Amino acid sequence: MLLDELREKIDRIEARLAVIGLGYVGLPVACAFASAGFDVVGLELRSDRVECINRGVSPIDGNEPGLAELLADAIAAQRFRATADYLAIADRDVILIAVETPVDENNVPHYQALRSAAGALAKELKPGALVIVESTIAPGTMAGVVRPALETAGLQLNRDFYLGNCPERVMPGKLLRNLHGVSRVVGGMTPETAETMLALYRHIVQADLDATDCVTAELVKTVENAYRDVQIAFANEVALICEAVGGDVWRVRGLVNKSPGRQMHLPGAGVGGHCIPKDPWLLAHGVHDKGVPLRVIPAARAVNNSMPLHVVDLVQQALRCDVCRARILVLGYAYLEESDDTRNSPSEILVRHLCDLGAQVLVHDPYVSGYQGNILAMARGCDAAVVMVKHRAYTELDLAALARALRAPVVVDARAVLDRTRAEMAGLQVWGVGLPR
Ligand code: SAJ
Repeated sequence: MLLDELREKIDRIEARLAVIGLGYVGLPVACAFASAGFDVVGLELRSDRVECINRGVSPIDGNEPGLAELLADAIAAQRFRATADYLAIADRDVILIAVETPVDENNVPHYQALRSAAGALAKELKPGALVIVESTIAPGTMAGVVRPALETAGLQLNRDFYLGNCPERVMPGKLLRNLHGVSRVVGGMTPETAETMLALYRHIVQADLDATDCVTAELVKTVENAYRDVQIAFANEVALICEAVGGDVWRVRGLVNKSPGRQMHLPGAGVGGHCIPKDPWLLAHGVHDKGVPLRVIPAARAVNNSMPLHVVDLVQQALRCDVCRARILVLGYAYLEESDDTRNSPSEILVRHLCDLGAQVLVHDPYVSGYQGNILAMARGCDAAVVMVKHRAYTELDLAALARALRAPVVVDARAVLDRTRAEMAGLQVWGVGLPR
C-alpha cells in the first residue's frame, strides 16, 4: 500500500489501527482513536489486563477522568479489543508502539520491550503499514534500534513499511486531557510520512501538531523533560544556599520570578515519577559515544537525587532526640500531589534512610493503599512529622491538634505545604527545605 492510499484510508476513518502496550500511554490513545471511529486492536502481554480491558474495565490506577467511560463505549461499540496475539497485527494499517523504555541502574536505556515489540511486529506487518513509536526514546533510537528491528526478514523502510516517532505527552491524572489538548511533535522518517501521521493524529489531537523528522522528535521529548529536571535542580540548589545564609527560598523565588524572563521552579524533597528522573538519561545516552562532555544534565540529576537525603539531615537537626530512638510520621508517599503514583517517589528514599538510622517510621498517604489512616492518631507519640507531598489533606491539617498529638511539636516541611506562621502560632517548630534554620 502506498502512503497516499494509507492517507486516504485515514481520512475516510477506514484505516485499521493497532496499539502495542496498553498502559497509561497506550490505553488512552487506543480508546481515543476508537472513539474517533477507527477500528483498533490493542496488543498487551499481560493476560489479566487483556481480560479486564475486554470487559470494558480500565486497569489504569488512579483517577483518570473520562477514560473508563471511553473504554467501555469503545468495547461496547466493538471498535476496540485487546489481545496478546500478534497475529492480530496482520490486517493493521497503522501500528502504534507504546511500551516502557526504562533506564537501568547505570542509567543506560533498557530497550528490551521496544525491541521485542518491533521484532514481533515485523513478522506480521502488512505491506505498506505505518509504524509509530510513542514511547520516549534516546535520540538516534529510531534509526539505530527500531528501524533495524523492523528491517528483518527482508523488509525495507519506505518500501515495505513507513516509520515515525510521535512522543507521548501524557500525565497521570490528566491522561485524556493531555492527549486531546497538548501539542504533539510528529516525526517521520520522510516528510510524507510525517504528513500522513499528522492526518492521523488530527483525529484525536485538538492542539498543535508539528511535523518534523525523527531525530528532532526524539530530541524534543527528552530535552523538554531534561529542561524541567535542570530547572528543579537549580531551585533545589538555591534552597540549600538559602538555608545556609538564613534566607527563605520561597520568598526569594517569588521575588526572583518578578524579574522578567525568570521562572524559578519549586524546590522540594526531590524528583519522582516515571518521566523526569529517566528522560535526562535517555537524552544523555543519545550522545554517549559522541564525545560530548555532559556536565549540567548529570549534575542536575545528582542534585535532585540528593534532596531526600537532605530532608533526612533536616529531620536529624530538628529532632530533640537521637534519630535511632525517634518515632517519625512521614506525610505523603506518592511522587506528586493528589496522586497515588509512587514510582521513584522521594518518600521511598527518605523512609528507607530513616529506618536504616534506626528510627521507627509511620507513613501516611490518603491516596496510596496501605498508608491511609487518621493523621492525628498516627501522629500521637511521634517525635516529628515530615511533610513530603503537597496533598490537599496536609494543607488543611488542624495544626494545633497536630502539635498536641506529637510527642515533640516538630515538623519538617519538605515542600512548603504548611503556612509557617500559622504552624508556629499553633505551637509547632517548623524546619524545611530552603527555610532559615
Ligand atoms: N517537582 C519539583 N519541583 C517542580 C516541579 C516538580 O520538585 O517545580 C517534582 C514533583 O514533586 C515530582 C517530580 O518533580 O516529584 C515530577 O513532577 P512533574 O510535575 O514533572 O510531573 P510528571 O513527572 O508527571 O511530569 C509530567 C511530564 N509530562 C510528560 O512527560 C508528558 C512533564 O514533561 C511535564 O512537564 C509535567 O508532567 C507537567 O508539567 O505536569
